[in-house]
Amino acid sequence: MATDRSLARRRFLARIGAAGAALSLSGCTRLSQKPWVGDLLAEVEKLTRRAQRLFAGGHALAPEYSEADIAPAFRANGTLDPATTEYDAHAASGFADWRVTVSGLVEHPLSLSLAELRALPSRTQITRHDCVEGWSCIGKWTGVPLAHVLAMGGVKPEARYVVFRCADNMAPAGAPPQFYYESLDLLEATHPQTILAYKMNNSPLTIKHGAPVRLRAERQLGYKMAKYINGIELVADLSGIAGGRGGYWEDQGYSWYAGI
Ligand SMILES: Nc1nc2c(c(=O)[nH]1)N[C@H]1C(S)=C(S)[C@@H](COP(=O)(O)O)O[C@H]1N2
Ligand SMILES: [Mo]
Repeated sequence: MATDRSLARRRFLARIGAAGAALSLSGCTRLSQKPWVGDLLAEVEKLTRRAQRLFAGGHALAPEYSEADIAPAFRANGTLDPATTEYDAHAASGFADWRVTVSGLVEHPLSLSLAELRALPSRTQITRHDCVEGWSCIGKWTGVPLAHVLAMGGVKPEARYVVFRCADNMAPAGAPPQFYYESLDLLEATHPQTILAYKMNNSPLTIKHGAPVRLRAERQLGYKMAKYINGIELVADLSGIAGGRGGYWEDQGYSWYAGI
């Protein structure tokens, strides 16, 4: 297991390392110390979560910034373009037929178009994105609070987690598809700064930043913020999904709880 994890981490580093060089030009910051990174995090995970919730409160807000703080070029990371036949077709039509389904433990399963999402109440927030690899960028995000969408679906009492299904296939060519996914518990999912974002810095999301819809969960590390969302599923338990640890990177050994 330890070997699997360090291998996965090396692959992760290799995958994203290449994009690091131009950082100083981007208006983003490199974090010198990342006490939450790695195996340490797994060990203190429960303590951290308890401490954050005890001292910061269940729905305490992440800091918000001013327009002047926005990074002129927000770094992109992970998948920069899903580039599947299906995704390319959606992109070519301006995502006119994109749908975000809400399924699982809900009273009313939903299938929402972008126009429908845009017509719902929105929240705009200027926040700092922290990637586990040690960089951060400030950006402005607009979207519908996830709590609103969940309320529309009517969450059943037995639901405990919200799973986000993404359109980017992480599997190597020829292998069975393995789409990026993530999950939050209901406390984090209903936090006021947890939004399904469709705009960044006043413009529709670009492909590299997760077009047409991505998650922003501002008290969490970057890998929790699923891009290219096409499905939201309410579940009682994460063990039956993919590797069973609640997210693509979690299945490779990262911590499920990624509170900052
Ligand atoms: N679908 C999907 N979502 C994803 C990723 C990804 O590879 N695929 N990468 C994650 C990571 S590690 C980070 S830091 C952020 C990067 O978001 P950005 O490209 O907008 O900076 O997206 C997260 N969400
Ligand atoms: Mo990240």
